[in-house]
Amino acid sequence: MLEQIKQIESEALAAIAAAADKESLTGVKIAYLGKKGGLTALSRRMGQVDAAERPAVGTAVNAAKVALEQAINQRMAAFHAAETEAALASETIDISLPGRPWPAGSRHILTQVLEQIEDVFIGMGYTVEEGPQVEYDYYNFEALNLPADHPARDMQDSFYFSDKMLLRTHTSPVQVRTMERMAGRLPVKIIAPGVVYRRDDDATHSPMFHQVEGLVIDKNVTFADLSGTLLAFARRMFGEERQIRLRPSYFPFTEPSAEVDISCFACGGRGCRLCKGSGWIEILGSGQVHPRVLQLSGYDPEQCSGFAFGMGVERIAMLKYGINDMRLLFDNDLRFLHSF
Ligand code: 2U9
Repeated sequence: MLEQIKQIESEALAAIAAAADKESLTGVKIAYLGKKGGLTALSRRMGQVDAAERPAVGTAVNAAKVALEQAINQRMAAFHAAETEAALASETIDISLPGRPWPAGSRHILTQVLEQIEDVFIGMGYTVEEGPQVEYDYYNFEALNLPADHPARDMQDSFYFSDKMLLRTHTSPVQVRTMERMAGRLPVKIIAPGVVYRRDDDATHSPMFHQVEGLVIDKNVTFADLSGTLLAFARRMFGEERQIRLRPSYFPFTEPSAEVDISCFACGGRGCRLCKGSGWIEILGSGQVHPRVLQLSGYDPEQCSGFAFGMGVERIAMLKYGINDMRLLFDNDLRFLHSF
């Protein structure tokens, strides 16, 4: 029996050494160590061995199994290694090829301009306030001294949900809400950026657009404060050489009111196509807060005064970046968006 074991073992070792590839090696493994394999068959015949010889035969069968398993594993590892090496040798990687570009996004030009405006006022000590886009008629019109017959209050000009609720037509209700919350405390020094809605739609008007409004209330706030603040803003936004010009205007919530023009940044004020020959470009509206507006939200016009201003972000962006159609800002055409 021991002789037989030795013989099978050396036969198997020779077959393992002779196996040309993984498949034939697997074949050899099955032939000797499988359920019906040579060595397995031998160990099944243990019953026929003399009881005295059994331990020695058992040990020999096990030793042969271990030896064959080791030899097979070694050979299999060698085949694996050879396969990997062959794959690596045949694969050529050109490390000089440029990488695949990762398309980098950027913030929308409107967002960039909105943040530029915010930064200018934050730098002057303003805080940023936000409020709801669906607003009460009271905060959007009533508290701002907009009379019942004002055109903005017409169904034709604003988006209503009901008698009492609409999409805000300006960010002014944010200032009104802030005044209520501040309950007469001074100073109030805020900007209110955000989206607003009006029934308008052409190359220079969109039914949805963005505004930044500002409000300052304190003791002895004058028109000179308004003018100096807006001059500083104009210079930070459109170049330090800018001058501003205030033209009388009318808003129900400010008295007196003024439109603010900047000296044309394209021609320096001499007159060109951009400023239509005038040398000036309108950028925002402003005024001293109307005493009734202060009073309605809990501020005593005898004790304090204020100024306010408002600008359209789309208009500022279009001027600053030479965009001639507002719809480009909302079309999501990547060729346009990528140019900023
Ligand atoms: C309160 C008091 C006063 C905000 C103001 C303007 C002038 C203005 C327009 C600019 C272009 C709107 O986007 S636009 O069409 N705005 O001219 N806005 S003063 O005055 C306020 C706001 C809130 C409590």
